[in-house]
Amino acid sequence: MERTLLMIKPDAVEKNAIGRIISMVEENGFRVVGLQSKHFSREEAERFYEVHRGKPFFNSLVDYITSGMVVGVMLEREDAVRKLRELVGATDPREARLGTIRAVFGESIERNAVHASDSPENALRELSFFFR
Ligand code: 3AN
Repeated sequence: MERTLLMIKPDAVEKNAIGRIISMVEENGFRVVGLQSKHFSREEAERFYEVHRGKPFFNSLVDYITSGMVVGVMLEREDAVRKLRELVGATDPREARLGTIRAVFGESIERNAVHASDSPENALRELSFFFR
């Protein structure tokens, strides 16, 4: 069984969508095996998104992700990383397939409701920000 991280971002927390997002993943065959809210420091946010360091949107992304509470959801199912990326949808909510989490809850390419790990290696790295 594979594990991955779903992170519910500040825009989705602000619009009271935590429960509805967790319902969507549970209804799609994932089991919630860990749940942890947190508020990222700047230093943690910069490490979490370090692959994007130097990109034009990096500072804005760090500002946004440190602007409020986020929720880390550890999820388990077979092929969890790939299946969750499918359910989350494209980075830009306008391009996200109908019925995906970002199509339902995303507001913009930055305020796009959730993050999902993009490989099993990154899932382990990203889960460590929320779970010991
Ligand atoms: P995904 O979250 O779909 O894997 P990444 O890893 O390319 O997308 O980007 C990480 C985060 O950086 C996105 N969720 C989004 O918030 C932000 N981001 C990516 N590309 C842009 C962009 N062109 N403009 C603003 N923010 C962006």
